[in-house]
Amino acid sequence: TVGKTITCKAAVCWEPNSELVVEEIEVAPPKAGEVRIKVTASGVCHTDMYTKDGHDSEGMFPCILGHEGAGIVESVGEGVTSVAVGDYVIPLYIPECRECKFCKSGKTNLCSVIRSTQGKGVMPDGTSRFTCKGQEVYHFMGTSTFAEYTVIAEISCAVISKDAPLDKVCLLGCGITTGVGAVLNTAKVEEGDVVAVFGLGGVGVSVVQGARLAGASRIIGVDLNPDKFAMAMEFGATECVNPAEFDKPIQTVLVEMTDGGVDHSFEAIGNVNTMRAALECCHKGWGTSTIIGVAPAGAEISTRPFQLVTGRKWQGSAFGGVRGRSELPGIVQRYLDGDLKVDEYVTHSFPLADINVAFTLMAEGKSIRSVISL
Ligand code: NAD
Ligand code: AHE
Ligand code: ZN
Repeated sequence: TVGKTITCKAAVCWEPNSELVVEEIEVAPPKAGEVRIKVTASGVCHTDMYTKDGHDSEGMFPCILGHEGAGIVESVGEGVTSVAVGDYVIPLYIPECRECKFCKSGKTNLCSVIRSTQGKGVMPDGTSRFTCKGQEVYHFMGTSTFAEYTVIAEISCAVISKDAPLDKVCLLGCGITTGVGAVLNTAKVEEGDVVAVFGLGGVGVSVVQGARLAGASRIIGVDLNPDKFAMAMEFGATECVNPAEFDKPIQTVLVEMTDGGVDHSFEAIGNVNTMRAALECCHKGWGTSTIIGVAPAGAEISTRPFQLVTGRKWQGSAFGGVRGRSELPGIVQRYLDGDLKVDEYVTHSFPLADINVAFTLMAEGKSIRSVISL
């Protein structure tokens, strides 16, 4: 059965540094190995804003942003067996093919099989399923959830419980899973560890939540915006510091506060200066810093190599090291069982028509997560 093209609404980003425009678009049916989804909700992550603002070296325009969504399968392409019409799914910007070198290694969640076309804004066959006003529109991160209907690869679908409220669990498609997973999977924080978290947005407070789940003894939040401290404390931070209130570097402050440095630090900002501070606040001999933030195109990190020679470790984490198809359903269940906070992140909700307000609130530091309903 050959599906029909669907005409629907989507927020199109026509060029970098412009507001999104809600347009009527055409969404072609899914080809072999693809799935078309009725997106019902999508969070707005800092990475969407970063790409909109022209900082992503892989940014392609015009495109449909959005990578923190949830929806219901509308139709499937030829050969699709692991998802069916009506399934509840969370689109994955890191797919899980279970067959590539990366998947088979058991060492990483960074599935590689469709990564190159995904980075070019197209489906694995090299073409887009979206058009608007007769023009081809690019996909984003293999998800494009700021559209009422999107087409994604079958291997990019995490099938989740139909008990899950999609307007909440969409946030497990990026921010929450990323922060919690960075702590539990990548850094493997242990009970009693002292943790510092740079940046207390949606990802940073998720690091805080992960550190609390891991049993950290101290969780020190770091942010220039003190309005973020109350939420961080609710998620489990034991103290918060504002670098602007000190006349010495924040790494020095943290080393003094913690008898020589933290066991684990996390950077959830995307700024190479705070990445350096996060490394340098780690304890000599064993402290480990995990980079989560995404830095602008061309940016580079630096520190004195002596920092590493003397036993600090520097590493990074994408989507919290989570293998989406295998692990996300269980994370959704953990939320449904009351073991993981999700509802608390939703500070604002908007219809698609008001999506630019969500970006403004994020830029002004006034939201943790806005959820767009479609
Ligand atoms: P956000 O905008 O909600 O939060 C960022 C926080 O950083 C804000 O509270 C802001 O006040 C604070 N901040 C900014 N500059 C600062 C500075 N110099 N010092 C201290 N605090 C500062 O963003 P988010 O959605 O939480 O995302 C955070 C970062 O994580 C972004 O770079 C995003 O692109 C990245 N990210 C990475 C992954 C991944 O898989 N690696 C996943 C999601 C997001
Ligand atoms: N396209 C950027 C890199 C962007 C990036 O690092 N993305 C993260 C997810 S951010 C989600 O909010 C990621 O998963 N990276 C692994 C990957 O394969 O993209 C650039 O620098 O070109
Ligand atoms: Zn994200």
